[in-house]
Amino acid sequence: MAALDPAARSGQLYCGKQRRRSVRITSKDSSAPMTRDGLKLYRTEEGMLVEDGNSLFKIEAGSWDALITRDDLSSYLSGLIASARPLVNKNLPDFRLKPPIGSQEVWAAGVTYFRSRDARMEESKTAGGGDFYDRVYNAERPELFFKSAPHRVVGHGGKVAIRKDARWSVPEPELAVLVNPVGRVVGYTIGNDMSSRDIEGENPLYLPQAKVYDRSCALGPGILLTAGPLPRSNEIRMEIHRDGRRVFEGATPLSSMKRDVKTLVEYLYRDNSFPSGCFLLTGTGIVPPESFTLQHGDEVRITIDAIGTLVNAVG
Ligand code: DO4
Ligand code: MG
Repeated sequence: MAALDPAARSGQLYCGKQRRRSVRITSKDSSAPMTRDGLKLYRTEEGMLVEDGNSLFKIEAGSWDALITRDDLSSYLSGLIASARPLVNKNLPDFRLKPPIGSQEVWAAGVTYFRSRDARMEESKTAGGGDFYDRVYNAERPELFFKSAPHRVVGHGGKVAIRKDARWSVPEPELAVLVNPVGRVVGYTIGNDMSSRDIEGENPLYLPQAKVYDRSCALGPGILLTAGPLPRSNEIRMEIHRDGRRVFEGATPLSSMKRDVKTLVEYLYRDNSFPSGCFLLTGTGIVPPESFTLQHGDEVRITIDAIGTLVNAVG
């Protein structure tokens, strides 16, 4: 099967190289440690790592939760690496990455792209549910749903799962944001909101079963720490490989997202507290055609400019 998402920009091939963001110094106060914009934070079996351009640092910073809930996360890490030596002869692939999550909940926004609205209306039309997706796409209040507890999340290189009772399963490549306890977006990562389309299409009330099951969520590879929003021209790209062949590719710019991240976070934090912060997946704009379903052994590769590539086998 070599299907291209008609709503996505075609002809876009992943070339194996990630574009690097240049590192910007954001503090002008000479007495304060310089905050370096664009640091990447990784959680690995061997400890925590910070990537600053081409330099990689191993840091000692207590627990993951304590670290990522700091309101001064970026400047704190800038201070740590300012007095540290970069690792010599060690690169990221030498480490075993873990999902960049501690005790945070993972939430997700839905129908934030026209492509998702369209696909959902189609899959649920016989159940009479199509209209709901159009209404939520146009409504002021976004669709927000609980996606995952930390133990159901896999990281880069982990295996995502297909529900045993599903016949039609797809990955959903999404920009994921790390939000701290006071509701500030402190970082960006890549999320895969694995979904059972036949189950959610049968009845919209089955959505939690279509979305929440063991290994139904992938996050990673690390967290990009940057002060402002990502450029809207940045793309999300997905490729699915089967038996060594690419069977799907699609891409969408972040500018196709109908809602802005700040508003999604504002709704999520209304009357909800997140003492350890949370991750929020911001919805998919890439949906494979109806003829496509994932199979065991497939490999899903999701790239977002400036963040990296998240690779997961299905199994
Ligand atoms: O409403 C169903 C889920 C939508 C979703 O997950 C998405 O648009 O990404
Ligand atoms: Mg989704």
